[in-house]
Amino acid sequence: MKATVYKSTGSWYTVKDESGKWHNARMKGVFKIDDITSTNPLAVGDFVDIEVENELENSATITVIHERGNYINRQSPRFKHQHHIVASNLSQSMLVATLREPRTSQGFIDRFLVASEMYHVPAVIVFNKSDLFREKEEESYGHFKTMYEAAGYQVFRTSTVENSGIGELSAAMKDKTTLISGHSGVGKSTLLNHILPGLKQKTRDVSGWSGKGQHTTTFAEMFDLPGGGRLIDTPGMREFGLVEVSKQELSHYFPEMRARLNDCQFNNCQHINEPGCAIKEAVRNGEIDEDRYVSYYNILESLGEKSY
Ligand SMILES: Nc1nc2c(ncn2[C@@H]2O[C@H](COP(=O)(O)OP(=O)(O)O)[C@@H](O)[C@H]2O)c(=O)[nH]1
Ligand SMILES: [Mg+2]
Ligand SMILES: [Zn+2]
Repeated sequence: MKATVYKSTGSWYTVKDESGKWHNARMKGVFKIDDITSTNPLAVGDFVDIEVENELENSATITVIHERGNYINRQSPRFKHQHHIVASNLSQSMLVATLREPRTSQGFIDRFLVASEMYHVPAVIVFNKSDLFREKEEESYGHFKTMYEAAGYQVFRTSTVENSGIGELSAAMKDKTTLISGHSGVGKSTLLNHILPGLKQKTRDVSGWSGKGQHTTTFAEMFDLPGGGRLIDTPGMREFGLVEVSKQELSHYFPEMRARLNDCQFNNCQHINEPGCAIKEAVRNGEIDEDRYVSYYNILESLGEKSY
């Protein structure tokens, strides 16, 4: 029987079969998937085959894990070489950002977008707390919207206080599997409560926003959307781990750069000060936003000498 993993709590998994019935399932035997070392062999979103063990207890055994369309993983905070697969088979990743209380930096947004590109997961950006926008925030929102849409990303603005933009956001999630992430305090849980009435997630006061340094090991969990589709919440996850990327490859993960790479004079161009660089030319004539180029440059620098 086919089933989908909705939640992992260590060695037991909550799965839903094709007929809509829930089971507590576990794996037996050794599974090797995708040739990666993982601290959890199964991830939320995985498609599996199960055999019912005990009808009364709703327990089942997972016998087959189907190949993943895509997946997002994260480096284990404790063991650098171990990866933790957070979620799989995603239609899109959604970054919830805010322009104030707290302010999400553009650098953080761009790293998220690069990671999404690497994982082959289309990304959308939501600017929440639009009720707090004053002139300054309206201006930067306008800039971000133009810049990210030009790069090919969908941009939304929402306010859970004014209950605005949530219909548009729900429409963009219909019949898709969406992974939601973003800094603590940006309003993810509050948004989830609006999108999934009855879920009653814990929302926290911004005063309790301490983000950094907290490594609460919380598991991802998937929910069915009332209008069709699924949403994956990843409490405690600040950002995706950037998978290994070489300096050479980085510009492939900026869609507006990717489209122009063939026009650079040198095919190993890193778009810094090489002659005949089509990327620099596009920045000069305004076809690529300078702020995106700055992010590219900063990430490139952070990759250091090491090329994987
Ligand atoms: N002004 C304003 N505050 C919001 C909005 N959405 C959420 N908040 C508040 O932001 C704080 C953090 O929200 P929460 O949902 O816990 O954020 P999370 O950490 O991303 O899950 C809470 O005090 C919410 O009431 C919004 O649209 N506007
Ligand atoms: Mg939350
Ligand atoms: Zn170039």
